[in-house]
Amino acid sequence: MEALRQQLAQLRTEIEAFPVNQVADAEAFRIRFLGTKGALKSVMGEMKNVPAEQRKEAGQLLNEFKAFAESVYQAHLDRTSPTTASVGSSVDRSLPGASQPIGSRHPVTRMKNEIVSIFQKLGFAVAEGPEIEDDWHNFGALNLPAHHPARDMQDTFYVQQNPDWVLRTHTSSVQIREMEKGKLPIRMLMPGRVFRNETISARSHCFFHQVEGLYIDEQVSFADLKQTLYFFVQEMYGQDVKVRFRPSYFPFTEPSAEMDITCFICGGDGCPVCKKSGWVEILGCGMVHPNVLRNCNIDPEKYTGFAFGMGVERPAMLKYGVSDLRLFSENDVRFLRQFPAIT
Ligand code: 2NL
Repeated sequence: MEALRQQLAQLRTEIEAFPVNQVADAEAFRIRFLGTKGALKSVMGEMKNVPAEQRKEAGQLLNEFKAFAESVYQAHLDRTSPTTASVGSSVDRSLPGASQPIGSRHPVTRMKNEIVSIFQKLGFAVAEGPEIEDDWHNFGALNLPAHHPARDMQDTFYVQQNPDWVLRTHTSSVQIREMEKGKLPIRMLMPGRVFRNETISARSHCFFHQVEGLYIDEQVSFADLKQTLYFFVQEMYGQDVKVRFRPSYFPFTEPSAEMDITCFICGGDGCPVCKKSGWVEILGCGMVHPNVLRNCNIDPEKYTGFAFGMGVERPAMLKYGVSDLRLFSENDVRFLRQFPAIT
């Protein structure tokens, strides 16, 4: 019994002195003291030399010692395992961090933002609305009568679940919603995605982007329209650009016009972009039709307004040298990466 006590005391000293600095040392500790051929097993082998009347006491002693050795082993394991190890021992802080790739702004968004920011200088606010519209907001309120060709299935995507729903064919529907709110004056810009049932090619797509504008107040005139749009193109294409207005027709404006600017590619000398004419068409516009105002409970005797609409993709193609409209929606990273990263 005394021999057993001495053996255990010696083993305790050994256990306490055993160096454990990493998880492999903890395993060596387990093998040395707790393993099937370990020190504790051989001490237990001594039991047979203990007189029978002392066996119970010896057994208790050995059990207590085993619990002690196991708790030391567990503490070593906790301290050295990679999952619970202190940060200093498992993380190399001198390594460079994982890089976060920086994305780039989509060219359509860049062009849209550029257009919007020019009109914001003139006090235009931005409004957005739903891409699925009802017939009234997309057509009816805009003075497009029931059998107008623009409503044709061939031009418009109808939503199967509800014959009254369409994918909006212009963002004018957002302007109708703004006018219906009844808060005047209105000076707003409606950028957004619109849909037309067209065959997809390099030059046309079934969805694209538009920016429309609307200004309604007392005594808004066609002169205001011209000067506003003239300011826009000078900011966008430079102070030397010239403009011309050609009479046109839209059901929602009267009178209506299309605006051309001197070709910003050749400066008016003639090139493929302006088809040798020296002029490029950039937007449609006009004075808001009295019927449209009436449809939105605005008194056309008191209020007048102008509106305009322009595409975003075409100026983006010309500015960034993109030859195929489809590139804008394919989201091929080799295309998108050519535009500068967001800083
Ligand atoms: C174009 C022509 C245009 C409008 C859009 C508009 C909206 C309301 C009332 C009256 Cl709510 N007009 N929008 C007016 C004239 C032309 O767009 O070529 N867009 C790409």
